[in-house]
Amino acid sequence: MAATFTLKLVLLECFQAQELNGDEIYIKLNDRVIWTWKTAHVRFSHDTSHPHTIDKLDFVQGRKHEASGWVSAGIDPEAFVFTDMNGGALLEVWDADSFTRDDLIGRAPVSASDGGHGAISVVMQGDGAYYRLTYEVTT
Ligand SMILES: [Ca+2]
Repeated sequence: MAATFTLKLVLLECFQAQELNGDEIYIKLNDRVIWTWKTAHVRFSHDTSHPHTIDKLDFVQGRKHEASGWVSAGIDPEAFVFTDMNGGALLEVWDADSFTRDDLIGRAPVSASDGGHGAISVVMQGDGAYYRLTYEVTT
């Protein structure tokens, strides 16, 4: 029997946005969208001087980091804890584009063997974007 595991999203950080006015980020787990800029009404950028722009999303505390500092992100941290996962899981960070194909910024394969290592940070670089996704796996 394959070991089950729990995946907990911790943090998404932007160090370099792909677009000048911020990236329209969405996160997928196993091809399912689990967070999207569309409902959060924010874009990701390293430069948070633009309105509605954040450079960090803290899933554990349910907060986002904007120019004025940390504020509530209006998310339920429990919604980013995925229990009873098995086999291999795939986390993906995408940037939505209106007129061209969406860009895959990066992906992180997750499995039970990642358990017990504490927080795991994966650098995601694609199409000029530079992000870091942090998550934790427990078995
Ligand atoms: Ca975009």
